[in-house]
Amino acid sequence: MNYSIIIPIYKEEKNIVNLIRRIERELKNKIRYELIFVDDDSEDDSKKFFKQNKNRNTKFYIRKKKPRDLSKSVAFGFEKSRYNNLIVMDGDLQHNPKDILKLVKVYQNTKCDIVIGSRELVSYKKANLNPIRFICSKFLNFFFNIIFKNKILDPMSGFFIVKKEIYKSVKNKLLLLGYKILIDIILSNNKKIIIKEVKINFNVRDKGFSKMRLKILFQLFIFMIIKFFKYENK
Ligand SMILES: Nc1nc2c(ncn2[C@@H]2O[C@H](COP(=O)(O)OP(=O)(O)OP(=O)(O)O)[C@@H](O)[C@H]2O)c(=O)[nH]1
Ligand SMILES: [Mg+2]
Repeated sequence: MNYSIIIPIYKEEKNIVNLIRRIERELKNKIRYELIFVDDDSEDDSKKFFKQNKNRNTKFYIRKKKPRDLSKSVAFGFEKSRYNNLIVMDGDLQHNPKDILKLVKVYQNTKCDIVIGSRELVSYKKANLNPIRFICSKFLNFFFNIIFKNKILDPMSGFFIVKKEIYKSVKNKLLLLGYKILIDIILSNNKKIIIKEVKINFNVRDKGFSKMRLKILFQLFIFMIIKFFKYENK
């Protein structure tokens, strides 16, 4: 199986070199993959780096459309992908490149449609989140599972594999708003799909800065309510 790894980035100039190096180290000679970075026109030195490091396997796209948006950037990357299996991960090294193979193993062995890299949301320390983010994540997970009658440990994860076929079948129904394209895909789908979860390490951000704001969490809440009404009326 071949994989397109989509990495949305915004002002991540301090992390990309390391991320590419570490992914290469983990995946070389193990799976065939391409890297697709989708940058939302960052006002830093990322572009300079892209010019020097572009190659057949590592592509950089600059999305000029405003306003910037994480989900739209991921969908943009999906559209550019060459392979039938899509991996999405963050560009700030909070997702450990070592875990890619963990997800791939489950994806290949169980022939499921989606594998989610799930953070252990047991305590805020274990999850490497600050207490407020931890409580918000727990609340959103709870809310998601109650209203959509699901049992997903970490539907808010930004680290997952999805079959391109699934994306294609729902792409016209996606809201593509804000941070969580994974729940957008899951909720836009009306066939039965198999979802597996794998525990992952979630590191604290070392370089660069977070783009997560309370506004985004609120947007996510509204997003779920919109999806709920669409879902109920399906
Ligand atoms: N293309 C694009 N990428 C984004 C945007 N916002 C965030 N990102 C990227 O998406 C990934 C996750 O964003 P973060 O800001 O790290 O969000 P987070 O991991 O939930 O928050 P922290 O734990 O505080 O880092 C990173 O690779 C960001 O660079 C955006 O508007 N457009
Ligand atoms: Mg982050």
